[in-house]
Amino acid sequence: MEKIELYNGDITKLKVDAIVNAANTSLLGGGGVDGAIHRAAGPELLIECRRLNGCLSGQAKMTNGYLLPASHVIHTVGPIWRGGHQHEPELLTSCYLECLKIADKNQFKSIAFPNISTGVYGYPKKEAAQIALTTANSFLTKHTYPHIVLFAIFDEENLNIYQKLMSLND
Ligand code: AR6
Repeated sequence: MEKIELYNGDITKLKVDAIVNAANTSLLGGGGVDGAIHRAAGPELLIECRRLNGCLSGQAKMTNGYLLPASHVIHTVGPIWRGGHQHEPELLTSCYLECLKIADKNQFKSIAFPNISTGVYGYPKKEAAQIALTTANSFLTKHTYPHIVLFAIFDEENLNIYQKLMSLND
């Protein structure tokens, strides 16, 4: 996993080609990482998001980064955890994959992901981390772009989980 790195902190501080937003289907902002990204990017982000007509769960749409150090924001909508039998794993995998496909298509060298769905959407953190790492790792082995995938970790539980999973895969 030499092209995957952990960053412990606020994703809005990262100067990368794209940061990923864990949005909702309206794409009109919310709490958590979504709120932090909209606050840091400034009001122009919402103006662009209004033109996107929302986004389905498991899909992704890109905007500019405006006042963020990151050039772009890729908005994706994670699944709400409903017990695991409502296609949650497939939808979460699709979120990571669709964002990586956008990065590849635009020849982005760097992309940073938050821990999609593991906040208010309630996805179990370990299962979500396994999906994030497996999907990124497999994509990186098959594509030139992105060169590096950062996982921006905001809470200690996720940090411990990612560190453990990554050391197992070394
Ligand atoms: N930088 C990095 N990670 C963060 C930050 C930050 N600044 N702030 C929070 N996190 P959540 P979800 C982590 O709830 O579960 C919104 O209202 C947080 O610790 O933001 O996908 C949307 O509008 C957690 O690990 O997203 C949707 O309605 C992770 O980001 C809904 O929440 C995701 O938590 C989406 O829920």
